[in-house]
Amino acid sequence: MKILKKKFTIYSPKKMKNKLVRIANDTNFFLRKFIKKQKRTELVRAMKYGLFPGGKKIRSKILLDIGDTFKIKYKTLIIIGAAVECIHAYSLIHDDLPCMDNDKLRRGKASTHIKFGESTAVLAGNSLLTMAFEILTSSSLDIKEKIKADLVQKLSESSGHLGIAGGQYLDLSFEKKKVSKHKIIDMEVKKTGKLFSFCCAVPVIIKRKNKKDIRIFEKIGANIGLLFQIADDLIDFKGSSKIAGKITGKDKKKGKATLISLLGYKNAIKYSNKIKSKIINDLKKYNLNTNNINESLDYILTRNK
Ligand code: GRG
Repeated sequence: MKILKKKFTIYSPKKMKNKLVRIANDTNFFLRKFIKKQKRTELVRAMKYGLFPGGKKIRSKILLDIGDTFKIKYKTLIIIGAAVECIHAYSLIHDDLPCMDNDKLRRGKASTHIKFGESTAVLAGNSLLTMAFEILTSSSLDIKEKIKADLVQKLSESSGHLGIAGGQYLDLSFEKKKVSKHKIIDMEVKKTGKLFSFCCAVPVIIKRKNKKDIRIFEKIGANIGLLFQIADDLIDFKGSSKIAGKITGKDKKKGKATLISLLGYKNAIKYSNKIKSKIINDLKKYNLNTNNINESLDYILTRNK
């Protein structure tokens, strides 16, 4: 009898770390060159402080995972990822402000407003937001103008009141309130999921697929974001501030509405495993190779920072 051998790859944290380091180096190289070409201003120091060396670059990794299966050039994906990282850095600078989550530590160093003052941090954040769109519309990005316009439209939508800013508003307004699972998921999908949705939709937009396909990939991204946020909340619940590079144990003190506060630690882990299977199954329906995305999801679920 012929025994069928199932081919599956075992997650290697070391391999994943090396891939993230390469992505970070290439992204930061592009961003440094992009900023260098612009006229210097006083604000640039604070922008660079929030941007470099930067964090894990997991959003860019997801963009590359999906982009690779659609055979899109590495350089194109790195540049679009750089725009995403600008929006992400902006959201973290503003998230740490006294009027938001009031955090003094970020990425293992003093938050931007602690180092440069509040007004400079606000303006550095705003400048990183607009720089993301300068990057997407720049000549460095070798794609058709119409596609650039579609990407700008999608990224604006993901960042504004329907996306990150809207999610942050809900996060703050839910503090110390009893909130339903449905509302917590809606808040987390907006606050964290929308940027992942953008990353998953980019390759589909570039390949000019129809609106239905774009929506399906946005949904896959929303689930990746949800998974990422649950893992982030688990780190806040149990993780070490030293390893995470930010103060942990804050959600409970602030009365944040999270899936852990609602479902409990163990059920939140069970729920995240269910989401992971859904993401993989949804991608398999498209006959896509899921090895790289699987590795990213394992990283998201097992990370401690
Ligand atoms: C960005 C449009 C816009 C608005 C600002 C402040 C704010 C409104 C939104 C905050 C959104 C936010 C901070 C969501 C949390 C997402 C999250 C879990 C961030 C941590 O991401 P990591 O772990 O960070 O990938 P690193 O440091 O690794 O890059």
